[in-house]
Amino acid sequence: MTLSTLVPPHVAWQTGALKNGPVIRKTTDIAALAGVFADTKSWQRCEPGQAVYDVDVLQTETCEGALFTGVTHVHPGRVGDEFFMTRGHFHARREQGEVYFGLRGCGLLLLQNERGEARVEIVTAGSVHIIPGYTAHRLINTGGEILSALAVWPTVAGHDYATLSDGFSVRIKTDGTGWRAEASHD
Ligand code: PAN
Ligand code: ZN
Repeated sequence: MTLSTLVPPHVAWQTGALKNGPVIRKTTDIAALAGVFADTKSWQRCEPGQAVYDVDVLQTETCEGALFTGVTHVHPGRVGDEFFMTRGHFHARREQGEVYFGLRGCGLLLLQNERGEARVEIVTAGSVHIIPGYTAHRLINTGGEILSALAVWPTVAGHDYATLSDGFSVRIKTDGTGWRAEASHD
């Protein structure tokens, strides 16, 4: 009998570094996040090429039932009082969920349903976040170190950024030492 033995992809739990697999990296910089942060004047003063977050995704075949695995690294930083964060999205196929696992750093996962009701979960190394369908999600780095989280989601889920182009109903800002939530007035 011949049994093939494959070396699977590998994630370094301390850093989120992916290896042994074809990985595609997408970096989102400040310039790409026009309209995402509340304080436009502070956003204009930022270095346009400043990376806000990197997403590494294992290349995977895409079909019904297949799953993507990716790691998001949100850099520490702020635009005005507001912490660096991902753009955030609903899945294009709304019923599709996702799981995030905190790897390093500290931050928040902002979740919002289709009625605009928001909640947050605290992200730390080892935290597990089950994102149900019909729930928009955004990762926010409230700490001084890089925030990394592993995610697994259906390849058919797709990303809908347009629905929340006016922003989430809540913004997360510094209170000097930690964070505070503020209702958006977009
Ligand atoms: C993640 C996100 C990643 C970047 O892989 O796509 O954190 O966030 P934005 O897509 O909102 O820019 C995920 O949730 N995939 O479904
Ligand atoms: Zn998602």
